[in-house]
Amino acid sequence: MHHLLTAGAQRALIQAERIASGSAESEPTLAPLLAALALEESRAAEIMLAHQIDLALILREFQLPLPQEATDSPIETPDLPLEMSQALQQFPAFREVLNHALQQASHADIPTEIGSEHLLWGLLATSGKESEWLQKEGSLSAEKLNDSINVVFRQTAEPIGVDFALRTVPATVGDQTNTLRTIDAAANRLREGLRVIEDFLRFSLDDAHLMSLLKTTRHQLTDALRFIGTDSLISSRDTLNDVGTSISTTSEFDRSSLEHLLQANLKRVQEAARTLEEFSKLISPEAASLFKQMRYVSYTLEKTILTCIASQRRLQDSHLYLLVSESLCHHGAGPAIRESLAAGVNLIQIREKTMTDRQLLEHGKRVREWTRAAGATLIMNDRPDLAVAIDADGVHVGQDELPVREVRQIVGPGRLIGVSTHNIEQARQAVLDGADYIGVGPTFPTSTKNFAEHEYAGLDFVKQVAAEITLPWFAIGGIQADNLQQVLEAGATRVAVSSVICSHAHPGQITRELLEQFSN
Ligand code: 3NM
Repeated sequence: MHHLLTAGAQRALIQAERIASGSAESEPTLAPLLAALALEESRAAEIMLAHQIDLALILREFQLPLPQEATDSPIETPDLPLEMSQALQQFPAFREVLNHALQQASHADIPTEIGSEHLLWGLLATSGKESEWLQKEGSLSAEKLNDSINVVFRQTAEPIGVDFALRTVPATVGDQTNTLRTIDAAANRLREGLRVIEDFLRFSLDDAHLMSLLKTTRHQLTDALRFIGTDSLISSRDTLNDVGTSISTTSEFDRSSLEHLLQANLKRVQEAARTLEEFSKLISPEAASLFKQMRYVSYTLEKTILTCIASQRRLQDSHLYLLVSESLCHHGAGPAIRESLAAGVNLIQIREKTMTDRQLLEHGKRVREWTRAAGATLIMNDRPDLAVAIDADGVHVGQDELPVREVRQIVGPGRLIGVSTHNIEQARQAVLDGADYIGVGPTFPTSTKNFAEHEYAGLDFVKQVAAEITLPWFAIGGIQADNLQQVLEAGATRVAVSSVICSHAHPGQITRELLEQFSN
């Protein structure tokens, strides 16, 4: 098997040789190598520092001088095969360390680079005063180091059944390092993107439900990276030489609005997830499949967050939503609609269960004219086809009607889709399905719609939704002038009503009374 020393390991050996030749010791020892490993900004030095061992401590313990040239002459590191390293020819003690290091680095049967961390491992595995001291001073031992090095190699040693062509190990060591660097950089991009989105959700949208989705995604990232091996990612990182860090496009500073910023970061997350998915196929299929899931979650997040922002804007002045059924109205649906519009309602739903399609179409067209003239939003209950036919602004569906995805196919991207929900799981699902607003009820007993006794969701459901959902939502069911305050106190800012207005002798008057309660 052909082995190469990493540049860091080569430099350490050359430094070791320099330190050894300046030392007074007649017997060559491993102390110069230990000092050299601490001198270089290498993985070995990092590990030692984590165990409170630094260069000064080593020099003092082993009474080593630090030759001037060790710090100021540059070191050339040609890609020498291991066997040709000069230090090895001259210092048999180092060779022993290297033999141990080789054992460790070739844990799996693949070509491997010998890095500074392997040299440190070799040193720990070679008995002598240096390894004893490391054990005593920093509780460092070869066994301990096993856990933090070569993670990737051990991961890939197990054959895993997969359904795509898998090249478990990149062809060369350089490939392997580059793959890990790519994964590391993409993981950082993904993490940063998620952080920006999370901050937006926390400070701008204040949406606990979407925050929890994001948190799950962040944990998934950690899990996926564990399959790759977190340590090996850090050890392959090379930020200074990473061309990407010095490139900044002008668009990076062109965030004209919060939404652009959000969208840019969502795209960043998706792109990073795709890179992670593709590159980790070379290392871990488990990680690849987690990254794929994350990519899909980020699409859902994007759609959901943007829908939420757009809907909040579209419904920002709609706090009282009137559902009109001809059968409930004293003087017919026409007067109820026109009077309530005149009194200030700006969101109307046509909710007719018994009209023929032809009647509904004609009725719908008339209501469209009245609402358009009043500048109000019109929603058609249950029927996406008729919503399109009368050019309504949206359609409302219940849990047993067509799902949002199918409704969207019919009504197109511009119309609102409302969904009735009766418990918090349904509410969360409707948000993720792409609803533009949701109904939350029934809040109080009602005779307008049939519910079984156990289906009364009550004010507790209103409170649950208030605590975590920022997609526009309307509390609904049995709401009257004398219980509206309770609903508002439970956290609702919008309500939908039917009989309280439709069945009132003076729809305009009761509408004003209800609207007044919102401004208190
Ligand atoms: N949906 P009223 S409650 C149509 O909980 C409807 O989803 C509900 O009428 C739900 O204001 C309801 O007359 C009836 O009680 C609303």
